[in-house]
Amino acid sequence: MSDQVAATPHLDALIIGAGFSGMYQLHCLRDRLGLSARVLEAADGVGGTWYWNRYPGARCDSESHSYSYYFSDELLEEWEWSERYPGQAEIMRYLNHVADKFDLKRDIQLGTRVSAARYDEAANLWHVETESGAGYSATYLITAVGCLSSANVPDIPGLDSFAGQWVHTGQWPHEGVDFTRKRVGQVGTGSTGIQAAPVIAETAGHLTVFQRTANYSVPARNAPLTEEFKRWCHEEHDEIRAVLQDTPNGHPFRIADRKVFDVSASERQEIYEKAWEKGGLQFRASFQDLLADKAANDTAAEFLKGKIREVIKDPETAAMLADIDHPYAAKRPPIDTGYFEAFNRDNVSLVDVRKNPIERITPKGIVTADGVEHELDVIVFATGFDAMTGALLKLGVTGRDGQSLADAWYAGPVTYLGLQSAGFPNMFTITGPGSPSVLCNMPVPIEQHVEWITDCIAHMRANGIARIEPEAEAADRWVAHVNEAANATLLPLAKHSWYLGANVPGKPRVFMPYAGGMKRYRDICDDIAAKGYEGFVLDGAAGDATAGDFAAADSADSPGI
Ligand code: NA7
Repeated sequence: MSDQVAATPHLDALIIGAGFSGMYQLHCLRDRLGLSARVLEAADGVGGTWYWNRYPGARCDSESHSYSYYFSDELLEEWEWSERYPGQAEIMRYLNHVADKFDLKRDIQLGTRVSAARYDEAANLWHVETESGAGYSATYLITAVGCLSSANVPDIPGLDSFAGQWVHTGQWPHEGVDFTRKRVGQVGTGSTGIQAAPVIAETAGHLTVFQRTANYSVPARNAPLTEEFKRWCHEEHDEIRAVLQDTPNGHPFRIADRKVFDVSASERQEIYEKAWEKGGLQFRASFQDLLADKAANDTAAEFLKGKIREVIKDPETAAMLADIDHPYAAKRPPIDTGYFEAFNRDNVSLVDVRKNPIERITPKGIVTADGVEHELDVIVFATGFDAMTGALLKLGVTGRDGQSLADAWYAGPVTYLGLQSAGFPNMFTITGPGSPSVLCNMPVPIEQHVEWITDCIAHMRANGIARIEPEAEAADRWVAHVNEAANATLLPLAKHSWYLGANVPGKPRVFMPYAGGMKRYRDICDDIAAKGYEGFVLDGAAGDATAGDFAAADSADSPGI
């Protein structure tokens, strides 16, 4: 940390990241609590993950009327989405509209990447330094860096020697990539790869998809919104908000009450067919036990594998695409527009890199273990992210007694409610590991976290409380509860899931998001605040060390899936 810090501006709150979460946090702290607050953002614009993910076909899988802030009726009334799912460009227009409407940009410093954040115990302040050497101090540090913002480019030998162009979907060039008549290799078949492949195939000379883990996908059935639906959204936003806040995943649909084996095989087939026709993430809401009972899940898995075999004309390709090794929705379930159909095109082929791994990259292309050199002009890495912890650890955070966040989390992230870590006073994280975050329609947990943090800071200021952090025991109990919640579902059965950190070599295998459901989580957070921030240490005074019988705070929710 340079000497510059001492002479630099002091703020009540410093927020890192200007996506959905950082923007709303700024609004709450500055405009509701009247604090001095500033956002530092690495990108040259607001938008967070949507600023970077400009790849072909980039679109949100949440339905647009739910992928919105719900804190402002005025905003809900004036904004109109055009399609069932919002595309990247439309989301960027929306977030810029919000930033302008609430006059946020004057306190958002763009092009500013944080390189270090150090807690100074004597002064009870956070000192933050940026890559350009500028420094700030702040009483509260709020990390709003997103769960999926640290791109995972696989360490494949020879990548530097590649003579063509390579890109990662999460760092897509603003000027775009011209695939016309080019030989394109796409590595990765997660939600991103499944969106990108059919669009790339439209202009590429040839597209080779390198698949490590075959994936389920349900058609999105995207379409322009009708005037009637738009009117309904305006008229019923209170009702929509109530549903979003009442469902385990913050989506605008309810999970059916029925169980898979409560109905006959033919009824089940009909239910799946209807859900397939309707399209989207709602498919997993067809039955309440799809993520709890393996035999129940198998019925959905078989239905979806059957659809793949039906669509794909070449039996060998169909077999590779339907050879799925995990229960349906145990990994984040993609939705698509013409993904499987793309493999029926003459200019698209599939390589199974589970059986035949990528060995190296040469100037000409990708060499697989069978010795074949796949000649390419462009490589697209749709290989995901160092999710949930990657971007946080890159901030270079050091807490009390010089302990780094990386050391504190060496065996996996340890948080209380996903919001705070012991030893890092007054540092709050929005959608951190241990929160429901990525298992939900993101704006819902984001609004909840931001409002909880805002209320907590308001409580501190009203009561003269200078610092807050969790008791180590409360955080340990929360981690145990997060594991318990995951183990009550089929989610841990997906061994190659980024929920577990399994996609990044060397990363501790810990189930990171809270699978107990958003509604249950909200109730737990409210209960803890109502009990005087039970499980937190306020100004050095520990609360009730026995706090945190989280299972007892259970509601009638089904697991958050
Ligand atoms: P994901 O879901 O992590 O998918 C990444 C894909 O890339 C997945 O198929 C991976 O296979 C594959 N991958 C990763 N590394 C390699 C290497 N080294 N070789 C071959 N294949 C590899 O990321 P997305 O960007 O698609 O989606 C992330 C989230 O963004 C999504 O869930 C939504 O919430 C939005 P694997 O499955 O690890 O075997």
